[in-house]
Amino acid sequence: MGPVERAQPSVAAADPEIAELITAEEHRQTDTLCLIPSENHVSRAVLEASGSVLTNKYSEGYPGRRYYEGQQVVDQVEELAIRRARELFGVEHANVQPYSGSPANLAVYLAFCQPGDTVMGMALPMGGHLTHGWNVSATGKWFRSVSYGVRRDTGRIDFDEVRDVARRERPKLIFCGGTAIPRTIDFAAFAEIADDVGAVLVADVAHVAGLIAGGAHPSPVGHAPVISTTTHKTLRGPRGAMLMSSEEHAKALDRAVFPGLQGGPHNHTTAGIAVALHEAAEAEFTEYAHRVVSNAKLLADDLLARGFDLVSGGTDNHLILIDLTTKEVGGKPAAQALDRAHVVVNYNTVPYDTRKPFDPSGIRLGTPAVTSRGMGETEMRAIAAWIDRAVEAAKKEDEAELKRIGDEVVELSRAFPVPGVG
Ligand code: DSN
Repeated sequence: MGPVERAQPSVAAADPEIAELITAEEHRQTDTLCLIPSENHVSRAVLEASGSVLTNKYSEGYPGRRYYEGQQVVDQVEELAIRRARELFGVEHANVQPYSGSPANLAVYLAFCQPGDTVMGMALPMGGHLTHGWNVSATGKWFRSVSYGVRRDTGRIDFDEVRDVARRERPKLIFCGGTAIPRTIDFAAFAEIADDVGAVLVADVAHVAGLIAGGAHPSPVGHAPVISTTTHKTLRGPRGAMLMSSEEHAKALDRAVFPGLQGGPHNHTTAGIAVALHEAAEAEFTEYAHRVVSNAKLLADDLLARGFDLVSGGTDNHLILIDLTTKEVGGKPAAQALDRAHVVVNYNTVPYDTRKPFDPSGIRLGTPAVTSRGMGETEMRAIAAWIDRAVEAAKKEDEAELKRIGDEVVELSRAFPVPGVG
């Protein structure tokens, strides 16, 4: 027996109010289908690492170069996470300290730009991210941002537009990737344009990082010298982020993260990221990543057959964006009705949306979380039918039908335990 004894009260004994809320959230997750494409269910191992005593330690700096003593263990944790990230994604450099995706992207600006410089990204309503220069974000206020979108007729990125805007505006950074892109990101096409105008290409792969790790989406490595990602979406780690790059940009990015933007790294999160990266290197994860995509395609096909209008006509990845205009119901009432029916999605703008962002025309859904619960073809068909019925019920304000759907969803959901719960 070592010096450690666990006699301290658990959260249930120490703080029953919070314990009850955690239990309530476990029940909510068990009894609902999470179709939010940026969410997932982490393993018990990731949960344990993220909830460990590593949370107690301050570690400003990087392994071997810290501003606090007592880093004998934390240095090893961070080095392991870095090594696993480098091996999994095949990159020269990885920084595992960004607190989340937005701080990671801010660090990229700090590393490469001065305030007022021109930057370029996909417009938020077209599927981009706030931090790719959108006007309400610091990145759109402190930099001169220009944007590109998707074609109205195809719902896909218009590379002629990307090239024209880049040549005209000469941005320092070009971001590719986003939050509502149902199609494969053509990193090579972006790289050609970035090279042409002397911009640094930043691939924000937050949504598809797990698919890349599992070989179900092309990798940006070799095309984008800077890669930004969160760790909690398809990658199925704790809430956090990483920056990866060629050796050339390593120092600038590291300095931007610390001391440029952040203080002490969240070491418990770093440990959770390390565990997730370890899991993502297993053959089982490769299968998972491919299944996420095949499930999304099955769901998309079934929704199309039911008359839903999918942006870009379908999906290549984990994500489906539905334009509900033809169904004559807004995205928000539809998402809220689906939630009452225990199917959790988020309302979302669609390209060229005529409605407001807080009351848009679309809903966004995806398959990472339900696939983590082991669901497959049968369940995707059932989910498509429930979405169809719930959207119709939302239009008719038919609460009884939503209740009936909810009961059916709960029955199915309980047959697929949430990883890490129970
Ligand atoms: N909030 C994330 C998403 O849902 O896609 C992006 O930051």
